[in-house]
Amino acid sequence: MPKMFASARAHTNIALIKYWGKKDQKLILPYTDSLSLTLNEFYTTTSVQFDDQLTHDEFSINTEPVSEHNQQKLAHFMDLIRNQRQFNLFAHVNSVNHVPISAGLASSSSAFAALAAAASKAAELNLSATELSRLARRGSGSATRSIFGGLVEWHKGHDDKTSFASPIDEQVDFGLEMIAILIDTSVKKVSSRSGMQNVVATSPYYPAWQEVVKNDMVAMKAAILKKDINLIGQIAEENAMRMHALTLSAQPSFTYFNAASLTAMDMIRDLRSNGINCYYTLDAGPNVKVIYHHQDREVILAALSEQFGRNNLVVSQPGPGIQYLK
Ligand code: 2P0
Repeated sequence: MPKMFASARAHTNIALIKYWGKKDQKLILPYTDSLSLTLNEFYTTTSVQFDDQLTHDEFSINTEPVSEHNQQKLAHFMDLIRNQRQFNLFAHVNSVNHVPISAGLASSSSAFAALAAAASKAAELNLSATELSRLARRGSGSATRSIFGGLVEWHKGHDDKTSFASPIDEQVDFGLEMIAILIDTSVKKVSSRSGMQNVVATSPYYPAWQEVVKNDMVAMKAAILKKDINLIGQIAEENAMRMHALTLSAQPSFTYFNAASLTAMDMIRDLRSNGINCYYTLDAGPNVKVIYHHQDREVILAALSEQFGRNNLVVSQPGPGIQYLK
């Protein structure tokens, strides 16, 4: 049997224009476009070894076996590879996450991007970056964007072929940075998957959200072209708050914010009223991410450290796209 081994690393991305809702659950086709920044500090490394002795896929995450739920989800993803390659081999899949899992730090984005890359390479599928992005999408929506570095756009498309990401600016060179405030890194109560389904089905504001994203995409791309970090931050913050308004307006209503998230947002607004340009965004968890120009890093860190402790603040720069490891 040929070697059929590959190892790949993918970095997480944080959406500046959020993806929240699927038109097609199976293919993971979103209702809207979205736009993100890939980060250098959080990543997943995954290795895949196909083995003709195996009768099922064997997965480990951080050297631990995976839950039954994840086993099914991951095996289903591996079936896509087997179907494309038209073979019936199972694999050893080992993943190491340098991301707190399921805490709104987008671990599924790096996890499925790294798995798509390692598994397709080990299976010798020779996919283009666009094809890889489409494949990663089948594992998790946000993974579509983690194939690329820097600022990335996911085109919602209308079918499997047309829904993929492409880079807007892979070498972000204008000082854009993010601080992740690690407020709570335990597993979240409402998964993104069920949270967004609930919103699509019940929030009366969902049609308005689709219009919001159309406008925000145009405005954000213009802000990126101008390398205008204040405008990027403003648009991202508004977009995030409108996404979170969807969760509050769902039936049953829910929120990913906790008390510390509100404190963090308040502190960012205070810094801003004192002339420090910084903005916040939140995903499907209580952790707050701060958007700013790197020249303001130390002032922001000093202020946030008093409340959250320096160890809970992670500074990230724009990160790279998929990397294959030896
Ligand atoms: C995003 N999030 O654009 C949005 C904003 C969280 C908030 O994508 O069901 O793990 O696997 O497609 O990608 C998190 O959702 O959900 C997410 P699935 P995913 O980054």
